[in-house]
Amino acid sequence: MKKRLLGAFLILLAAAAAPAQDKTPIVLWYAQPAAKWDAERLPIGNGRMGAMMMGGVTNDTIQFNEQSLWSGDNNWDGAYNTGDHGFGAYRNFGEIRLAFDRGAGYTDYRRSLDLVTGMHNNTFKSAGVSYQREAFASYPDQVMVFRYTAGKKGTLSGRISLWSAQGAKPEAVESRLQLAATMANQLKYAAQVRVVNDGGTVTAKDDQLVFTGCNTLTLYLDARTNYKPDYNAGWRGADPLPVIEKELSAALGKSYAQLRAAHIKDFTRLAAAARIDIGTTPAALGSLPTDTRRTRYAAGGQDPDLEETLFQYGRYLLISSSRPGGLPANLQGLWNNSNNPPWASDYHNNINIQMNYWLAEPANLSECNQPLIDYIVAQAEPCRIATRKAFGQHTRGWTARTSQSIFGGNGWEWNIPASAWYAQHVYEHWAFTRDPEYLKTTAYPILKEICNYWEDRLKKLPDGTLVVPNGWSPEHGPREDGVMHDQQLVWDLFQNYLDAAKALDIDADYQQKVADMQRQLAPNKIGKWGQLQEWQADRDDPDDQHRHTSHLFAVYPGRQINPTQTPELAKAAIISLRSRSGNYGKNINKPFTVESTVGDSRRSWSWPWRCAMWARLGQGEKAGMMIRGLFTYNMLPNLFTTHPPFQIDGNLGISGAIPEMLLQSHAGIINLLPAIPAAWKTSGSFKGLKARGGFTVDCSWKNGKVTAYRIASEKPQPVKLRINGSIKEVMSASAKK
Ligand code: FUC
Repeated sequence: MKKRLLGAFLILLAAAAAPAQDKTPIVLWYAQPAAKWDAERLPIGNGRMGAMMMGGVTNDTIQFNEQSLWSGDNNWDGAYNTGDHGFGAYRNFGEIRLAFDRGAGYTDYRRSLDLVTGMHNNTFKSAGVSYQREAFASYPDQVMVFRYTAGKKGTLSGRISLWSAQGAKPEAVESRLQLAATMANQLKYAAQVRVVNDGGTVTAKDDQLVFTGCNTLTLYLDARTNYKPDYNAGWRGADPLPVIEKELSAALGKSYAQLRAAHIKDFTRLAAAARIDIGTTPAALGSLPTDTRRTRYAAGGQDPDLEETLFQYGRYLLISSSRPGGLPANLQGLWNNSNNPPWASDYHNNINIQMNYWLAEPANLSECNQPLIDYIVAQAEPCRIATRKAFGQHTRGWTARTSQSIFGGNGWEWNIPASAWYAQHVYEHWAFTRDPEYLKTTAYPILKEICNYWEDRLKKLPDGTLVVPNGWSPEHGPREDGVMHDQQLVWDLFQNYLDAAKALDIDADYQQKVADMQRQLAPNKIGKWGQLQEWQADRDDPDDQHRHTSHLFAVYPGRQINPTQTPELAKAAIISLRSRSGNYGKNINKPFTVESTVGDSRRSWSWPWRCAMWARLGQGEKAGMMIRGLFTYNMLPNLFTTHPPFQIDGNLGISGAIPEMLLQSHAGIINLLPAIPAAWKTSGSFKGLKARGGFTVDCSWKNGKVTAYRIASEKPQPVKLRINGSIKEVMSASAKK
């Protein structure tokens, strides 16, 4: 996507003008209706509600969700029962079903998703008439809107029904469809569709709406529950139906054009805030449908615009599934058509929920990070209680089991460093934004409380070092002391605490205490084949291709190991990472390729994690291979990533990993182009990526060398910069608000 981004940036920082947002469309498109829900439908969402669009010609089904429609209660015993009670599960809300009176034949078919405007479009011809459809999920107006337009007057006839996946009986009144009921866990839910027609008639018949001879039909959907993210309120708040009535009436008080414009403005503000350009796809390839392009790319072809699209898709999906005031993106983001989804479509905290948010700060979607932080705050109290029940009445602080629900539920194994990992996200929001009020009132108290937990829990060995007792390298090792994943997470927590306390200039004594504990933590170890050890004992198997790379947390997303400050450990991390990708042990003399990563290492989320790690280790070529691996082995035609099954972590994760190839800021210096593969080097640019310290960075390059850049912050300030192999100090430009 060359021409648009090669701006006239000047190397001279302060003089460079703020570049305008790039609103050029980035589109996924397909030449046939979607058959499979997970693999072919296209998602829209406003953070709270989502829909999977099918684009059916005769029968069109809009499957929809609301993020708080969960079964279950708080399961203090930790049992992972995903039925009506106990831990519960995220559930399917239902479907709007449209049956059109027309034949099944069609020509000129296209359905598409614009990742910049958040609009779903669908066009085709049937019996000589052109049909157009538009759909969007509005955050400003809190409704989803679906518009069906016929090119010839009076040609829309058929029936609309509403279906509840929870068994509620829908009713049709005038031009509305409605359902309302209560789940077994006493969660109330409701949905309403209002239909507005231009031309023809819409009438209620039994539990359906019959439309006859219409030119245009517009459906407005709102769905809600009475969930409230508050343990003390029993997780229940206002009745959903009156809120729905109010929101739909307000939306219908505006014109369709107004609603559409407000949505596009809101969505585009976020979507266009960051762009990357890493090459240009030939026009003939670029004009093909997205599924064909993915297949060609997976067969070894080059398609830089498709890689850029994948980056933007992760941003699109976070904007669509994680908005202020709501819950965070779960294992499937927001989109789920089952009452028994894999792993309850819950919040898994040993990689998945964290990976969902890796992109939020560096890819310039800081406000989409808010739901994760609010979730951590809301779940802390039930986690405190669960932690005390399990670890003793006088335990300070809290942690969580591996699976979490929206009702304070904790399922499956204790993941003892879970809260330390959450604390990293709480800290990073400050590190990127430098919002002092947030640091003081939200981040610091959380960091300190989790430090208290570890202060009480760490175990002193006879040699004076401190270890995390009874840990578990996620889903891999046995339970034992000093598992490196745990050691690294606690180191990270302590470092984040210390940086936060220093910035606030408070708690000097406690800072000393935490610094002492950090120094005493049993350190990382290099084992007998040069690997970074996963456990205290040197027993790693060089042919082990387990999907988790938990002992490399310190490389990414941690910051304890990097090639400049800890070169020996970084070398060991490279060996461990090669080994996990089938390129050590018996394959040590074979080349590292996309194909060499095999078996359990081919997962939705394993590629993005490794992509980010290779980037942190300065190995752009291998980072690029991880993108190709994700496209090749773990991606569906709609570009959803699949574990299998479909899991959103790979989509959101890769959009957090790609910025690490272009810009790093974790080691006290802004590093431009730290790890780009040869294929990206010829020329390219990025704009709107974020660096820690409150910086927005734009950059362009030729032949792998930076030719221009702009680093902006609210107020000009000195920045340490690594650029084209040298280090310098420059002043940032003042960002125009
Ligand atoms: C973690 C991973 C699995 C899967 C599950 C949802 O437990 O180990 O691979 O992604 O989460």
